[in-house]
Amino acid sequence: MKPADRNKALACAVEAARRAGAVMTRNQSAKKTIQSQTSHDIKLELDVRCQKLIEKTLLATFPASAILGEEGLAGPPAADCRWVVDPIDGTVNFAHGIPHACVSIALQERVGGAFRTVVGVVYDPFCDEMWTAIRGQPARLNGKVIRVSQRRELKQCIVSIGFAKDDDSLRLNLPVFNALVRRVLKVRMMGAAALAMVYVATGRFDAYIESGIYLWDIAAGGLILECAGGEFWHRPHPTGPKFEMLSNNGRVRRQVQAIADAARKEAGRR
Ligand code: LIP
Repeated sequence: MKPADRNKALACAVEAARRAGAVMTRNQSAKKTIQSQTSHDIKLELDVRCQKLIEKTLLATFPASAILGEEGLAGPPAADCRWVVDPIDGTVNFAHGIPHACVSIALQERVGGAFRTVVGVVYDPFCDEMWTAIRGQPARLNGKVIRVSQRRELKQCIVSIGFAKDDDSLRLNLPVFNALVRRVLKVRMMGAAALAMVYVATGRFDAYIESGIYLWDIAAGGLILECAGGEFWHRPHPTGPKFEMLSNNGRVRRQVQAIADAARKEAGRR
């Protein structure tokens, strides 16, 4: 895709995020229709409605592209470009009226047999904060260039952790939480992966660790983090189309990973 097209793609993704964000703020304190609920997750009718609105906006300008979204697929599977969409990241927060949720939209290009993220947008409509990035350019928050923190000492670091949706992730991550909370300044668990990643990109957090997370939760945040000088460390999860991830400022991963690995080993859970 030519650079000009990437700028057009960014503008289109920003427009789509703003439209979905407006639906979220309009419904922030409204009673929400729950479509399904499991022990650690909720699916809202608004998740689907927001994804449809985002799809309509993106495909109007890029009709030949495909959509890979948390609420389903759209467009030609063989397309050279696909949008990776989480219409409402932090759905459980949003369902309870907690204003910590966002829209996450990434554009990926097919490179050989794989896909590579080239445009990323994460929008928090409650704080009106719009994170954007185009591969090879600096990441921005509301237009201003952002950088990760310089912190190296864990005792000065805030590390965010997520427990995902299933008991397997809980089993894997509880020992990590237990060990980290004693070794870092603070541990935060905020419930929205994409926001945690752009908080690392902005220097608010120094690292974010989660196992059992999906591509739509992390694709846009991953590019924004890399364009802010951070490290988007991730690998396929042992079970299913998910990832293990340790987003960080590029200075603390080995320390955090060593603590996580030791905690899981000690708990005999790896
Ligand atoms: C959520 C992630 C969060 C994770 C939750 C869930 P959703 O995504 O943002 O980090 O802990 O289990 O996956 O479902 O709100 O888009």
